Amino acid sequence: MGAVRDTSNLYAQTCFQSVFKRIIYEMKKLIVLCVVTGLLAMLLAACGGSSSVNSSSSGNSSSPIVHLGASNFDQSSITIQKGQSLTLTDDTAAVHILANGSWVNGAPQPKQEPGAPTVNNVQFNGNDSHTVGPFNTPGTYHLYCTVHPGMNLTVIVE
Ligand SMILES: [Cu+2]
Repeated sequence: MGAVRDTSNLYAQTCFQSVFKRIIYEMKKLIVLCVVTGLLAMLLAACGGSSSVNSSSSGNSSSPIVHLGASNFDQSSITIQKGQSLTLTDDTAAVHILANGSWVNGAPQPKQEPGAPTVNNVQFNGNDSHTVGPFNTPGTYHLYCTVHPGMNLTVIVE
């Protein structure tokens, strides 16, 4: 009787130990999973950060850039090649809204020349960039900022 009781006791102990081991094993798996997930998240965040930097820099490198000041373009005109796009970079906190057309004698004159890419109220919220184009047809085109009187840009496409 005593021997039987001992055996069952031992069996219960072993069973308990194996369950305990199992729990620890599962916990280890969970911890590993957490660490891997965390690492993946960090990796993804790092990739996302660098890829967004890459996309903006690679997008800019192929197209000429015109900078926008607080209430004007840094240059009044730019000459680009047929097929190129134009990247516009707002270097200040100022809001700009660009469209086809120009300011003439203090009055906005919306006008999209034939062959001009549509620039339909492209809004800059400050320290951001937008690319317009491509300009596929040689000619002279006009862009203006609807917010700032006199803020004109002439785009000459060769
Ligand atoms: Cu503006």
